[in-house]
Amino acid sequence: MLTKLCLVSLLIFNVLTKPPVWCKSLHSPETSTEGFKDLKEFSHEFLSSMISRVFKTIDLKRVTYELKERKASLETCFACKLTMALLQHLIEYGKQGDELVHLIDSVCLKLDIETPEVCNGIVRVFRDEFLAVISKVVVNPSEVCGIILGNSCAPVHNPLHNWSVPLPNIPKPPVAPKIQLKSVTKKLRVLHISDTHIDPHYVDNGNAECKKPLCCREKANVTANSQSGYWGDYRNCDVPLRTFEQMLKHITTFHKDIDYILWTGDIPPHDIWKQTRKGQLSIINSVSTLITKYLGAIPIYPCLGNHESAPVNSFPPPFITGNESIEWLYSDLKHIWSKWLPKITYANIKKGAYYSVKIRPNLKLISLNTNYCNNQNWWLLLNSTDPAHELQWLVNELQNSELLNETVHIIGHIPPGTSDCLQVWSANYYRIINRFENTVVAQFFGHTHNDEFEIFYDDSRMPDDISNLRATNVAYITPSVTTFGFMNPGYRIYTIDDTDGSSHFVLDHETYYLNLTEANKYGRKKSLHWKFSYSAKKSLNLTSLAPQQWHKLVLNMMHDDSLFQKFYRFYYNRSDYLNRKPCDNETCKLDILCRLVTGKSHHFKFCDELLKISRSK
Ligand SMILES: *[C@@H]1O[C@H](CO)[C@@H](O)[C@H](O)[C@H]1NC(C)=O
Ligand SMILES: *[C@@H]1O[C@H](CO)[C@@H](O)[C@H](O)[C@H]1NC(C)=O
Ligand SMILES: *[C@@H]1O[C@H](CO)[C@@H](O)[C@H](O)[C@H]1NC(C)=O
Ligand SMILES: *[C@@H]1O[C@H](CO)[C@@H](O)[C@H](O)[C@H]1NC(C)=O
Ligand SMILES: *[C@@H]1O[C@H](CO)[C@@H](O)[C@H](O)[C@H]1NC(C)=O
Ligand SMILES: *[C@@H]1O[C@H](CO)[C@@H](O)[C@H](O)[C@H]1NC(C)=O
Ligand SMILES: *[C@@H]1O[C@H](CO)[C@@H](O)[C@H](O)[C@H]1NC(C)=O
Ligand SMILES: *[C@@H]1O[C@H](CO)[C@@H](O)[C@H](O)[C@H]1NC(C)=O
Ligand SMILES: *[C@H]1O[C@H](CO)[C@@H](O)[C@H](O)[C@H]1NC(C)=O
Ligand SMILES: [Zn+2]
Ligand SMILES: [Zn+2]
Repeated sequence: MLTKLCLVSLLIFNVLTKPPVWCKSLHSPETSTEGFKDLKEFSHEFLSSMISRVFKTIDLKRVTYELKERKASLETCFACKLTMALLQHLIEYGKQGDELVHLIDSVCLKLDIETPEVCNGIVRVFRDEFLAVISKVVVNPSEVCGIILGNSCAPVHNPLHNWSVPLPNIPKPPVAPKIQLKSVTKKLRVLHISDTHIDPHYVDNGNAECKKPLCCREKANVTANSQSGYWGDYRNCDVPLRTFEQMLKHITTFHKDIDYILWTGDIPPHDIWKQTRKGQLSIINSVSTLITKYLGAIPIYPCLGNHESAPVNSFPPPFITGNESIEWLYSDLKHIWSKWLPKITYANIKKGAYYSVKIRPNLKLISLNTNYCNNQNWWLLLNSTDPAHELQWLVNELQNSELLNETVHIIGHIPPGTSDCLQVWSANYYRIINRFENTVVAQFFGHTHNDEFEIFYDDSRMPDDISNLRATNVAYITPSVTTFGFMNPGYRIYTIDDTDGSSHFVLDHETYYLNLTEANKYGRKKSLHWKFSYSAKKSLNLTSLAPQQWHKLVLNMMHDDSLFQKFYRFYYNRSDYLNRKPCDNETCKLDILCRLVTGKSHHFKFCDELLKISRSK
C-alpha cells in the first residue's frame, strides 16, 4: 500500500523540485513510474484517501491561517504546488469534469476542511468556474503558485503574467510639495463606508461558534457562551441589517455636513458556499436602496468589492464572453450606480466596472475595479495582462489630469500592497502612482476590515538611513461596518482641502465606532450609540497627513511602544477582542508595521529595513 502511495506521489511530485523525504527511502529502480500512466485504474476511494494522506503531512491549519494573514511561507507555497501538480496529473491521466469535482469534495470531507454542507456547497458554487479555468489554463502548476503567492514561491516567466503598462513619453514634472501652502478657507467633509457585509439571515441568540465560515444564522447547538448578540458578534458573523440601518440614521442625524460619500464595496455576507447570482444582485440592490433612503440627497461614489460576484472573487475579464462572462453583474451595476453617476461613465462600467468623474472644478475621482488584481480571481490565471485595459486607462486619465493641472483621488476595494493583489498588477500600479505622484493626492481602500494604511515610496534609490526614505503617497484603509474579523463596526469622515486652486489634500480624518459589547448589553431596549473614536492628526501626533508624516509615524512606533499600542487599538477598531489578543511581542508588532510600509505586494524591501532596526535595538 505504501509503495503504491509513494508511486502516485512521485507522479505528483515530479513537477516539483524535491520529492518527499519519506518517499525517497522507498524509491528503488524496480518501482519505476511506468505502468501507472492511467490513473483511471485507481478507484475514487483509493485516490481520495491517498490525496488526503499526502495532505495530512502538511499543517493545513497553519496554511489556512497564513493564507488569511497573507504570510505565504514555504509550507503554504508547497501546499499550493502540491495541489496544482496533483490537479494537472489527474487531468492528464484522464480524470475530468464531475469525477474531479467529486474527488475534491471527498478530500474536503476527509480532511475535515469544512463541514459536509459547506464542502458540498463550495464544490457546487465553484464547479463551473473551476472547470472552465482549468480546461483553458496554459501556465504550468508551479507558475500558477508564483502568480497567486508571488515570485518568491516560484518565478513566473510566462509573458501573459509578466507585463508592463507603458507610460507616456511626457517627462515626470518636478515633485510638488505635499502639504497645503495657502491657508485653508474651504473644506470638504467626505464620508467613507466600506465592507458592510450585511447578513439578512442574522439571528440573535443564534450560534456564534458554528463550524462554518459564517455563523450567527441558526440556533442549533447554541450554548450560553456561544449566543450571538442582538446587534452583532465579534466571532465569525456579519452584521444584521438593523445595525447598518442604525448607523445610517446616526449619520443623517449627527453629520449634516457631508459633501459626498465613498462606498468601497463588499456588500454581501460571507456565506460564500451558498451564493447565487440572483441572491447577490438582490442584496446589492436592497443595501443600495437603504443607503439611498437615508443618504440619497448626497452624491455617492461606489466601487466594486470582491464579494459582489457569485462565486466570490469571480470576475472574468472581457475576453470571457457569453454566459460565463460578468455581464450579469456589470449591467445591473450600471443600473444601480447610474443614480449617482453621469452618463459618460456607463461605457466603462459595462466594460470593466471602473470610471472617472469630475467632482469639483479641480478634482477628479477615479474608481478602480481591483478585482482585476485579486489573486483569488481564478480567471486571471488565463491571462492577467492588464484586464479590461484598466491600468492603461488609468495612465491616460492621470496624464490628462496632469496636463490640465487637475488633482485626482482614487478609490478601490483591495489595497494594492496586500498580498491579495497580484504582484504584477501591484508593481505596475506602484510605478504609475509614483510617476503621477503630483496628480494623485489621495487613495482610499477597504477589504482588510482593519484601520490601517499603506505607504508608497520613491524606490528609485535606497538611502543609507531609512528615515531619509521619501514617501510619495499613502493609501488609506477605512475599517469595516461588519464585525467580521473581530472589529467594532466603524465608519470614517475625511476632511479635505477645497480652497480654490488647492491640491485637495487630506487634512485629517475622524473615525467613529460602535461599542458592540455595550450595545449588546442593552440589546433592543436601547438605541445605538455611535461614538467618536479618534482623529488622526491629534491622536497619532501628526503635523499633517502628508505621506512623509505617515512614514515618520511608523518609525516612531518602532521606538515608542505606547504609541504603537494606541495604533493597534484603532487597528481593531477598539474591539474588546483585543483583551484576548494583545500585540505585545516584537514579531506581532513587526507584522503590523510591515503592512504599513508595503504599498507594493510581495515587496519586502522596506519591511526588511524595519527588521534591521528591530534587530539593532
Ligand atoms: C519579465 O519580463 C522582463 C522584461 O521583459 C524580464 O526582464 C524579466 O526577466 C521577466 N521575468 C521573469 C521572471 O521571467
Ligand atoms: C449539533 O451537534 C451535534 C453533536 O455534536 C452534531 O452532530 C450536529 O451536526 C450539530 N448541529 C449543527 C446544526 O451544527
Ligand atoms: C448561466 O450560468 C448561470 C450560473 O452559472 C446558470 O445559473 C444559468 O443557468 C446559465 N444560463 C444558461 C442559459 O446557460
Ligand atoms: C491577454 O490580455 C491582453 C489584454 O487584454 C491582450 O491584449 C492579449 O492579447 C491577451 N493575450 C492572449 C494570448 O490572449
Ligand atoms: C498648468 O500649470 C502650469 C504651471 O503652473 C502652467 O504652465 C499651465 O499653463 C497650466 N495648464 C493649464 C491647462 O492650466
Ligand atoms: C465597550 O463597552 C464595554 C462594556 O461597557 C467596556 O468594558 C469597554 O471598555 C468599552 N470599550 C471602549 C473602547 O470604550
Ligand atoms: C509629538 O511630536 C512632536 C514632534 O513632532 C514631539 O516633540 C512630541 O513629544 C510628540 N508628542 C507626543 C505626545 O508624543
Ligand atoms: C506574539 O503575539 C501574537 C499575538 O498575540 C501571538 O499570536 C504570538 O504567538 C506571539 N509570539 C510569540 C513568539 O510570543
Ligand atoms: C472603530 O471603533 C473605534 C472605537 O474607538 C472607533 O473609535 C474608531 O474610530 C473606529 N475605528 C477604529 C480603528 O478605532
Ligand atoms: Zn470585506
Ligand atoms: Zn473584500
